Amino acid sequence: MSTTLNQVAAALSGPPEYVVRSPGRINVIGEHTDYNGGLVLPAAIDRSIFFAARRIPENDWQLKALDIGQEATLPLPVNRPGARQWVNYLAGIGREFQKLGYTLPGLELSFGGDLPAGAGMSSSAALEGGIAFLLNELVQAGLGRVDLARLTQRSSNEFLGVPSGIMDQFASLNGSPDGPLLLNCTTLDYRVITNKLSDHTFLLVNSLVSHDLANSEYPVRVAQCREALRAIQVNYPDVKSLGATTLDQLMDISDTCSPIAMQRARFVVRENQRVIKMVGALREGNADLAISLLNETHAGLRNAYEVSCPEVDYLQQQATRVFSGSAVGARIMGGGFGGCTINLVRRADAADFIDFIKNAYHREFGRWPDVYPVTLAAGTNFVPVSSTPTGHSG
Ligand code: GAF
Repeated sequence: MSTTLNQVAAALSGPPEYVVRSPGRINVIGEHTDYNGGLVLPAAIDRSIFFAARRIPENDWQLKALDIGQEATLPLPVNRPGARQWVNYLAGIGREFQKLGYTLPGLELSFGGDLPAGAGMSSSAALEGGIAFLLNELVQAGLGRVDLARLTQRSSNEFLGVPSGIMDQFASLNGSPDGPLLLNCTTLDYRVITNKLSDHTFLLVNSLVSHDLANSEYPVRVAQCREALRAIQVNYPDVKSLGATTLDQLMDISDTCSPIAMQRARFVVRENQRVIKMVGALREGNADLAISLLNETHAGLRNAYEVSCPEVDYLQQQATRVFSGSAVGARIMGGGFGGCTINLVRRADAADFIDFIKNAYHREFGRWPDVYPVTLAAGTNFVPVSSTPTGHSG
């Protein structure tokens, strides 16, 4: 279900003091490289979660998750994770501000938007980034966007126990409408990359197979990469991450590292190289190169990293097989095990592509996949409260 900004504002029992827009993200390329200190190329998009908030005298957070029709009350101070995951995304961020020494204010908070959950478009990162952005203002912590991204990642890692990287929250908080961000996940240096593929557009196709990092094999992949890094560091103590590892260095550890960890690490090192090549393809407007890089990444994610699933593989195969007259690049996007494919399609073919892929998927799996055109957007920000009619009379 999707919820409008006005519905979010009107769900409070009084006029909102603050309204925040927190976007989802795409990732052009650079999958599973972030927690390996490598490169990623994500962008914030125009699908978002809106938050409306007002301070209240009670010492709790009165929460309304409008997209799922649920409410919860979270007593303050935040203590430990509770039973409901969506509450924990918010609570963990509150806990991080408490750890910095701030006292959290009582809040009435409603939120909802048009970002599908479990689709690999980072609805959970948008939740985390949005509440972090709001609390930063409410407690006057003065953190910049990069530090807010670090804080949200800590919450995911420590409060939720999900060993995720920083890409999703970083893109949501720092995104630009002008192009994807080339982010170095070791230094957190980033720059906006100009995309000159003007005859092409990105489309997301949602397999509707819900992906959920915490309950997937994502933590297993993280552990396998750590194992490979430990083996590399025996020979090369100065290498700090797989993102800084070469294929030659990897060859040296084939006797000391398990084959499966080697296989995962090889994917990561190659994927990191593809990010650099993709930056060149976007800057030069080289669609053929961009398309082949996307397809190579999918092959790697399916065969070497083993994070795809039959439904997504089907979407990828159909996208690339049938439209080979004017080639399409397609790959699974995000953590894996479901969610969306990201497709690079000639603008002139977009309508036919959407029609074809929807029908093909429906014939095969009996479900109509959602297709989302991609428009890049700025990162998290306040929406002027005056622009949100609240629906309240007083
Ligand atoms: C998920 C994680 F949250 C990111 O940190 C990243 O690892 C991604 O999977 C895979 O690239 O979205």
